[in-house]
Amino acid sequence: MFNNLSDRITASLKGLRGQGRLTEADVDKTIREIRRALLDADVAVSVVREFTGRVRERALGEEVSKALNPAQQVVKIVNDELVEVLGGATGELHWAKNPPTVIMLAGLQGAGKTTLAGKLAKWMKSEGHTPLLVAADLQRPNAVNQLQIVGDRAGVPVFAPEPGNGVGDPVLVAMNGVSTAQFQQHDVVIVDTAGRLGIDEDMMQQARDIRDAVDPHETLFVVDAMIGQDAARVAEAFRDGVGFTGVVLSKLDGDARGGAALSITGVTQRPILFASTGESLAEFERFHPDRMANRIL
Ligand SMILES: Nc1nc2c(ncn2[C@@H]2O[C@H](COP(=O)(O)OP(=O)(O)O)[C@@H](O)[C@H]2O)c(=O)[nH]1
Ligand SMILES: [Mg+2]
Repeated sequence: MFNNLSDRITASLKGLRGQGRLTEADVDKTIREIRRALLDADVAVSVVREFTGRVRERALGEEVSKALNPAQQVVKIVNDELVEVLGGATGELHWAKNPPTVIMLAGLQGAGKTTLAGKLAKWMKSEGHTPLLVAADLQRPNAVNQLQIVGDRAGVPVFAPEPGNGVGDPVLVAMNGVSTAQFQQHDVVIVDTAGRLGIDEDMMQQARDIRDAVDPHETLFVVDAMIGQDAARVAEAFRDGVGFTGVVLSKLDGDARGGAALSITGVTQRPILFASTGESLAEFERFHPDRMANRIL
C-alpha cells in the first residue's frame, strides 16, 4: 500500500530541495503534484481539497519563510497534515467502567468482520483480557461455524446458541451473549453481526436493533481498504444508519492505494483504531496515524 503515492509525494518534495528561499510558484507546483498524487490514490476530493489548502496556507506562511531550511519545513508540514488527515493522535478503545465492555462489529459482507473478531479477541487475550465472541450473524452461510473456527484459533470461547444460515434471532443471541459474559465474568464481549453485499435498509435495521439491545461501548465499522474512497461513502451510510465509534481498515496487505485510509477520518470524523493486514489472526495491528504518515513520506 501507499507505494505509488509515497513515491510521488516524495518526488514532488524533492523538487523543492536546495532552492533556499521558496516562491509562491514553487509551493504551488509542489501542491499541484501532491494533489494529483492524492487523487490518483483515490482519496476523496473533499479531503484532498482541505489537505492541500492547509498545506498551502502553512507553506506560504512565516514558519517557512523564516525557516533555516524552507524545503525541509514544507516536508514537515506535509507530514503534520498527513498525520492529521489520518486522525491525529492514536485512537483508544472505549472501555466500560463496569465490565463487560461490549464491542459490536458492523460493516458490509466480506469486509472482514468475522476475521477481525478473531484477531481482536486474540490480541485482547494477549493483553490479559477474557473476551467472549458472540455469533450474531445468523444470515451468511457458515458464518457461525466460521466464528467458531477463529475463536478456536484465538483460544477464545464463542457464544453460538443458534446454527445460523437463516435460523435464529440475532438480537436475542446478542443480548444473551452479553448476559452470558456478565455471568461468566468475561470482561469483553465482541458481537459479530451480519452484513450485506451493498448498503441495505434491512441490514441497517438489524444492526440498529442489535445496537439498541446491547448498548455497545464501542461500535467498530470494519471496511475493506481495497474499495478505496468508496469506503468513505459506505462509512457515511453506516454512521447515519447505525452509528459507530471507530473504524477498522481490513485488507491493508492488498494493493489498496491509500484512498480509504486517507479519506475515512476526514469524511466521518471517527478514528481508525486497527488495521487488518492478512488472513491469519496475527496479521493485525493498532493503527497509528504518525507511523502511517511515516510510511508515506
Ligand atoms: N488479505 C486479507 N484478507 C482478509 C483480511 N481480513 C479478512 N480477509 C478475508 O476476506 C474474506 C471475508 O472476511 P470475513 O471476515 O468473512 O468478512 P465478513 O463477511 O465481514 O465477516 C475472508 O476470505 C477473509 O479471509 C485481511 O486483512 N487481508
Ligand atoms: Mg462474517
